[in-house]
Amino acid sequence: MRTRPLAVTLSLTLAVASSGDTIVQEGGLSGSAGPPTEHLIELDRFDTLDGTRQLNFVLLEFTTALFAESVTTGKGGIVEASAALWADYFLFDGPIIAETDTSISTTVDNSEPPVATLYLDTDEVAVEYTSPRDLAPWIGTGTILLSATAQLTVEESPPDVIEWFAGGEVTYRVTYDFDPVVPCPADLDGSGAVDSADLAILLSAWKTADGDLDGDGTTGAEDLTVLLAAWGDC
Ligand SMILES: [Ca+2]
Ligand SMILES: [Ca+2]
Repeated sequence: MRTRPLAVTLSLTLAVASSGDTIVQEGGLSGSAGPPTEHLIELDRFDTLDGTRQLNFVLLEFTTALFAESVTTGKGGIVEASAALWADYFLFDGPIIAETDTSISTTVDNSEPPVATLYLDTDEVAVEYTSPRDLAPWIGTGTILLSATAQLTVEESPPDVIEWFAGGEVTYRVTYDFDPVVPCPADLDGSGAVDSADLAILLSAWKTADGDLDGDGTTGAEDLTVLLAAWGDC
């Protein structure tokens, strides 16, 4: 009896689609036998720097699959083949946000036909962020660190009658949901309302550009008028 481990490494492809206030980023990782590795999925849809949209939630969906096949080169005996896949998902430098773990096994009578094929295709995970502001930096870009290890193990009796190969695939889909933001330039602290806090900011910025609301490059009485006219909730 002998055990042969096999790891699968994955490489990255990416596609992005946009529709209305929902942006979908899709991609896949696939590869053949090799050492376990880590990959980065970059979230590039946090483009709210213009202040026109508010990110409501982010939905991350992953599907992992493993294909493994062993072929005997001799006859006689029994072949036990099992395959397992582990994948961890990290966002930025944070803790694990999702894990997948699945396995399958089969027994082959090494007489006729001496082939074993395994498919892992049901390992799915979804993570929904309802407070996307926690995904700091939520304005800008971020990455998901994907660590995926696929392991094929073959036990053969008698030994030295096996040839094998394997491949793996992880597909992912990131959905960003936005709402338009009503412009509120007098809300200098971004609190969602124009109030005494914004007034204090404006007064402390007097004769500088920091409290300029009318675009003349400095802060003065005109800007105070604009602020007072916008007093209240945005
Ligand atoms: Ca405010
Ligand atoms: Ca001004």
